[in-house]
Amino acid sequence: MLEELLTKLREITASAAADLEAAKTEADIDAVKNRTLGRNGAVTALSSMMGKLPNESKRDAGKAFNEAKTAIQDALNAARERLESVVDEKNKIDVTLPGRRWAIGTKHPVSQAIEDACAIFRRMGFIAVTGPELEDVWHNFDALNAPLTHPSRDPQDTFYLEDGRLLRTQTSAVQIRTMMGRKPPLRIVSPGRCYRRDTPDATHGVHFHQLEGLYIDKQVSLADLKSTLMTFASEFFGREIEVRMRPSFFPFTEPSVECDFSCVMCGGKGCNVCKNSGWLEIAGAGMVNPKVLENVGYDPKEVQGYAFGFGLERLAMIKHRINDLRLFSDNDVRFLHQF
Ligand code: 2U9
Repeated sequence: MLEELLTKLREITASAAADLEAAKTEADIDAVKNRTLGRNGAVTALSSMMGKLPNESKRDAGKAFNEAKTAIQDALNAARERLESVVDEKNKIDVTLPGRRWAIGTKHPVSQAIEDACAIFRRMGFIAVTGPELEDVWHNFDALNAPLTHPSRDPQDTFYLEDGRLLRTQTSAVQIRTMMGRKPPLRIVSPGRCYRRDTPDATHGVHFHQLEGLYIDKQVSLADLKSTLMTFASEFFGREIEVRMRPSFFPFTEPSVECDFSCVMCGGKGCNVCKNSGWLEIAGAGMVNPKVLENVGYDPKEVQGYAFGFGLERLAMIKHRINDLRLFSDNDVRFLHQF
C-alpha cells in the first residue's frame, strides 16, 4: 500500500515537472497547479489514502507527501519565473533600432480654404459663425423669403427627413439665427457644409461647402460689397483682382447680382481656365431683401445690408487648378498630400 502510494506520488511529480517545462502561458501553469495541488487535484486525492495506511507507514508517507508538494511547488515557481523573464525580454527596448515615422496627414484643401477665407474676412471685421447642418424649413427657406413654389424647396432638390426637417441647402440659416439673437450692426461670415440633391459630376456633388457673408448697418451699399470682395479676392489669390457685377435674381436679396472675378490665371487677358472670357463666375450677392430683415425683427427703414455667397470647393479648385470636384471626397492621400 505504501509502495503504491509512493509510486503514484513520483508519477504525479514527474508528469507535473514535464508539463511545467512545456508550459507557455500563465494558464498552462495554473492548470498544472489545479491538477496536482488543487482542491480536486491528484495529490490532494491521494492524501485521503493516508488514513488507511498502517501506523508504521504513516511517517514515511507523510514525508513523501511533503516532498512531492515541495517539488511541485518549486517547479511551479520556476515555470512562473521562466515565463516572466520571456515577457521581460520581449518588452526590452532596443535603443539602437531606427525610429518609426508617424504618417502625418495634411489639411484638406477645403478646410484650408475655409481657414484662409475666414482669416481674410476677420481682418475686415467679419466674425465667423457656424450652425446646425440639420435645419428646419423656416430658417432654411421661409425666413429667406423663398416663395412656397420655389424649385429649391422641392424634395427633388433638397434632402428632407421624415419629420419635415432638412439638410441645409445654404448656410444662410446660420445668419438668420445670428441676426435673431443680436442687434445690428452685424458683420459675419458663415462657412460650412451644405447639401443639394444633384447628380454628382466634375463640378457638382450632393454636399459642398459654402461661405456666406453678411453686413448689416445704417448705411451699406453695393459699392461696399464690391470693395470687400475685391480685397478678399486679391488676398485669397495673391494678386490684384477686379470684380464685376451682373444683374441676377435671388429671393433673399434685392437687387441681386452675380459677381465675377478677373481671371486668376491670366489676369483677364483670356486663357483656357476662363475660357478666353477673362472672367470667372465666383459669387452670388446683393442687398438683403427688406422682407428678410423684417422676418428677423429688424426695421428695414433703419438698417440695410449686403450679403454674398460662394462655393469653397470652386475657390480651392481655381486656386490649386483642380479639375474634378470628386477628388475632394475620394480621400486619396496622393491627392491630399499635394496641398
Ligand atoms: C441672409 C440674407 C441673404 C447670401 C447669398 C448668394 C447670393 C448666392 C450661391 C453662390 C454659389 C450659393 O454656393 S453657391 O451655390 N450663393 O448666390 N448667397 S446672396 O444671401 C443672404 C444670406 C443671408 C440673411
